[in-house]
This record gives sequence, C-alpha cells and structure tokens, in this order.
Amino acid sequence: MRWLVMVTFLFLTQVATAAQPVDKNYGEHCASCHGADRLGGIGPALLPENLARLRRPEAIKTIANGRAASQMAGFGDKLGKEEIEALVGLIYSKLSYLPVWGENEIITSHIQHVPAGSLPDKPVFSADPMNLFVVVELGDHSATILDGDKLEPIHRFATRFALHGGPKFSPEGRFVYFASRDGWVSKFDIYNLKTVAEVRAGINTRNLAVSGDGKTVLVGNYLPHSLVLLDAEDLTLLKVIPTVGQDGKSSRVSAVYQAEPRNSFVAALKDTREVWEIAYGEKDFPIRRISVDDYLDDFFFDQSYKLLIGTARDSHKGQVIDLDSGKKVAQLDLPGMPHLGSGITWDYQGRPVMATPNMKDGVVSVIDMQSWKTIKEVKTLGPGFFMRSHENTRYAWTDGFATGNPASNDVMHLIDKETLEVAHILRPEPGKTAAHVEFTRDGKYALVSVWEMEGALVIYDTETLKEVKRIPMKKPSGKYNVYNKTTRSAGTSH
Ligand code: DHE
Repeated sequence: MRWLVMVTFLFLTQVATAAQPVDKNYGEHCASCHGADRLGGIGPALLPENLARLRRPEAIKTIANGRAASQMAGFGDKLGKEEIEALVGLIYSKLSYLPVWGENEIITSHIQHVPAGSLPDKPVFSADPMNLFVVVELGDHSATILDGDKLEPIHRFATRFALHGGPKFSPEGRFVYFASRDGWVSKFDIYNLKTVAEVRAGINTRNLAVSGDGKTVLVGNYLPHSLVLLDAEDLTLLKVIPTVGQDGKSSRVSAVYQAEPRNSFVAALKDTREVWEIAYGEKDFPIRRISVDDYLDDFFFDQSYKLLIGTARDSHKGQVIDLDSGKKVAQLDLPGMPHLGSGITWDYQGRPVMATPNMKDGVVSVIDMQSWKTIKEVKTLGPGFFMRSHENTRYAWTDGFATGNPASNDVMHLIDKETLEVAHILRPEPGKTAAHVEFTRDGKYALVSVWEMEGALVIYDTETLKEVKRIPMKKPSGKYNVYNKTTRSAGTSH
C-alpha cells in the first residue's frame, strides 16, 4: 500500500512538473514572435478577433506541427496535449482591456522599403499595365501579378499574413494597397514590382480605401475602434480618428470605401447607428455624421455614389440612404444574410438593377433600383460569397461556397442578366471549392479560383464557356483587374 502511495505521489509530481502554466508556456514559446501581449510581432496577432477564420482543431494542429511555408515551428515535441490545448484556450480568450494602437505605435511600425518617388515611372515589363491582375494567394500569403493578355504570371511576392478585402489601386493603376487582418497596410509599386512602404494601422483591421485623387488612404479597424488616415505617397500617418458615436459609444468600423464623385470616404460604424462621410480634399478631414435606422455591416453604392445601400447582417431589412440629404429613402426586403459588399449592378429592361449574393440562403436577390422592389430571388444550389459581371458578358457569375455546402461548394452559377435565370453551372474542379471570379479588361475571359492549398486559377472563355487555361496557385482568393477596378466597372464591387 505504502508502495502504491509513493508511486502515485511520484507520478503526480512528475505531471505537475511536466505541465507548465499556460502563461509560462506562452512567454517561453510564443511571445518572441507573437508579442508578449498577443498583439503580434513577426508572427500574427493571437487574439480571438484575428483568429476568427481559424478553427480550434486547426489551431491545435498548427501549434503541434507548425505551419508549412512559414516561420511557425511545431511544438509537439516540447509541449504536452493539455499544454497545447491550454495555449489554444488562451489565444481564443479576449483581452481584458481594449489594446492601445495609437499614433506612437503606428509611427513606430512604419517601414520605408524604398525611398518615395525614387523608382522609374515606366513598367519593367511589356504587358499592358491596365490589363494586369493582382491575385491574392491565401495559402502561403503571397500575391501574383498576372498579364491579362497572355494570361501568364509576371511576378509573385510575399504579402503580410492573412490579407483580407479587395486590394485598392491608385487612380492611374500603378500602385496597389493591401490590408491584412492584423492591420498591416502595404503599398506595392506594380511598375517596378516592389513593396515600397508598410505600416501597421491597427490590430484587427476591416479594410482600406484609397481616395479618388490618390493622395490619401483610409483604414477602418475593429481593434482598436478607430479610423486611420495615411499619406498615400509613403504611408506616413496623417490622423487617427477614434470612432465614437454621438451617443458616446465607442464602435468598431464595419467597412470603409471611397466615393470619388463626392470627394469623400464613407465609413459605416458597426456598434452605433451612424455612417460617416469624410471629405478627403478638405483640411483636417472634416466628418459628417449621418444617423441611420439600423447598424450597418455591409454596404455598397449605386453607380452615381448618391445612394448608399446597406444592411445589418442579422436583419432582413436593407436601407437605402440618400447621401446628399442624409435621409433613408427606401427599405429593402432581403432574406438570409445578404452580402452587399459583393453587390453589382446592371441594366435590366432599361432600368438599373442591383444583385447581391447571400451567405445564408441559396438565393441571389435582384432588386429594381428605382422602385427598390425585389424583382426576383434567383435560386442557386447554395449560399454564395462573391458575385461579378462585366459590361461585355451576358452573365453575372456567382459562387456557392459560403457555408461549405457540398452540393454547391464547387460550382459557379452563371445568371443570365436578361432572363434572370441560372443559365449555366460550371464546376471548375468537382468536389473542390470554387470561388470568386474576375474578368479581363475586355470581358473576354473569366478567372475563377479553385480555393484549395493546391488550387488553381481556372480561366474560361466567356463566350464559349470553355476552359482555356489552368494556372496552379496556393489557395487563390480574390483577383482584381486594374482596368475594371480603376474604371469602377458596374460588374464589380468598388
Ligand atoms: Fe470578406 C471583401 C467582410 C469573411 C474574403 N469582406 C470584404 C469586404 C468586407 C468583408 C466588408 C469589402 C472590403 C473591400 O473590398 O475593401 N468578410 C467580411 C465579413 O464580415 C466576413 C463575413 C467575416 C469576417 O471574418 O470578416 C468576411 N471574407 C471572409 C472570408 O471568410 C473570406 C472568404 C476569406 C478571407 O479572406 O478571410 C473573405 N472578403 C474576402 C475577399 C474580399 C472580401 C476576397 C474582396 C472581394 C472583392 O472582390 O473585392
């Protein structure tokens, strides 16, 4: 009996010394790359807001085995199963305070890779600079510049970890600005194929916008609650605006866009019922506050940028707001969870219509933009994320991968813009996720992502709908054609 007690005691002390407290493990193994405060360093921030796209079992695997094609080492030989689980528990727990990322932190993070204005003004390649694509590859956090005439990659480079949202071009299309979920903003010179400057504008960022005059960048953050204005030339800080509503409530920023015809940026706040319009051409960037009926998560504009069409993700009512009067002019009936950020417009029987995919229901809502009535709910095989069209193609292309539903995950629906019927269903690679489409400048080809680690860009002739080429890529996500984006094609979200 005494023998058994001794063995049990020895076993327990062994376990107690083997399993270190989670904070100690974090300090020893994680802090040097991810920051003592979990706000990120050379590795990404480890906060629930930043990890929303990573499932817990995946996080456990990453800590145990490391991450290929990154500096993240595996700790399976140093840490026990419980210790790894405790670390995962820690990184998915909220900080007990709102982290500070103010002027000092932003200014200190600034990196000037190449002196502003020092690079030649002529492209170092012969491809048409207006028919280039920027393709974001999430698989190994890189981006590819692709020649839209030859349909061939020109250059591939590393990006910051986990880019999100559409990269935004300078008005003449020479520079592209990326935002990462961790708040890094990078300016890339497409003509010289070089990253010229970077700055960390927040800890958890929604997206960025570039002003129509190309002089200013606006970044919208979830963490901290702020809008950050940067000089588009070198990404130096111009101003930090804490996002506090008239009700005194501090709020996350849902998204920011530029509205060139109005010389303004428009930002929606997520936790207070306000939309802000910021005049980018005026001294000190004055803010006009517009009160709205509901919180806005997701929005887009009509082609004139006079009307903002927005919705809260959990509400079935969209709102149409006249940006001149600041008044609501219509209400929309939208089922499920419409993704207005991916909304597009076209002319249907002589009047403008808008269409939005839906991240919860297998339906695309087509709405008359004069009466604001739903003309049709086009049934799709499953909920979708992205939608695009082009002036020179008769179809609006939309995916079906929003919920991972196997019946629709691998398809691209082609909705006839005249009959409002699904006319064709393409399966770029059966059983593999198909997502996001972008067109060449002339609309002749459509580029679809096979959204897998060993994925591809599948290129279709938009007339014959035949595959013309397949380019292997690492989980390609969004792709952006310089011409379509800088001319604000009606077929693409802006
Ligand atoms: Fe996105 C654009 C919000 C999840 C990939 N996404 C946008 C935009 C917003 C938004 C507001 C428009 C920004 C712009 O263009 O500047 N996205 C949201 C969400 O609220 C949501 C549902 C939850 C979240 O985690 O933020 C979400 N988004 C995702 C993903 O899970 C996707 C599929 C993979 C990823 O990258 O995390 C994803 N979102 C994208 C892409 C765009 C985008 C590729 C740009 C589309 C375009 O064609 O412009």
